[in-house]
Amino acid sequence: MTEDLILFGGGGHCRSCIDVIEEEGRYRIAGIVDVAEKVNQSVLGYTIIGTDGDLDRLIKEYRYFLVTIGQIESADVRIEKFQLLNRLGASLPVVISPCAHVSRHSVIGEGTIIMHNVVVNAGAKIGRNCIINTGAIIEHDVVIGDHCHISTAAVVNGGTIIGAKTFLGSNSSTKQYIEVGEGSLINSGISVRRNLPPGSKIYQGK
Ligand code: JB2
Repeated sequence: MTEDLILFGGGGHCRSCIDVIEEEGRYRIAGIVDVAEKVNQSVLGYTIIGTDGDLDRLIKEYRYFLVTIGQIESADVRIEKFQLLNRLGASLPVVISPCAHVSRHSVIGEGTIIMHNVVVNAGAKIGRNCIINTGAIIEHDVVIGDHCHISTAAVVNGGTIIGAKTFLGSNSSTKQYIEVGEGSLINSGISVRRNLPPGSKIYQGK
């Protein structure tokens, strides 16, 4: 059965999410919620039907919602929207691209999207409201906290623990069995080879 789904945020990340949702085929995108100036605009053929202020009405009509605003510098906006939807009793589905391999021995939290060409290996645990972006590899027994963005082609090697609200940039990698503290920001292309305390910010050359 196809269920109606409302998307929260109609920008660049939303466009990637739409492709995954369409290919998965479990949800019919019933509309997008964005800012007032964009109401009635179309994103890949789906209409922006309202703003966050319309949520009280939309929640009576629809059950499934997904946060489709991206996250780079900070997870705050995604967390705020996720918590708002949770408070109102919305269901936040797990969305998985049919072009991803997700081990049957892994666990994925609500509101998390697994994009095209991702591998999630056995024993991995991924939290809620995460973006596991195109081509990322989440190896065996990795633990990823809530509200993380593992960006395109990032590699999280076996047994690594990634704290909540962390951003791992494109093509970055982590050595096996290390810990990256909560709220860290790892820039693209960085190879992380040691434990990092919470709030670490690692840019190129550091
Ligand atoms: O409070 C809000 C709000 N604030 C901004 N509520 C809702 N419902 N929507 C909001 N928005 C909308 O989110 C903006 O009007 C805009 O349509 C969208 C953000 O789009 P943008 O393209 O600026 O960023 P993004 O987060 O979708 O994508 C970025 O991050 C991704 C991870 C881009 O850098 C992408 O390239 C990247 N892949």
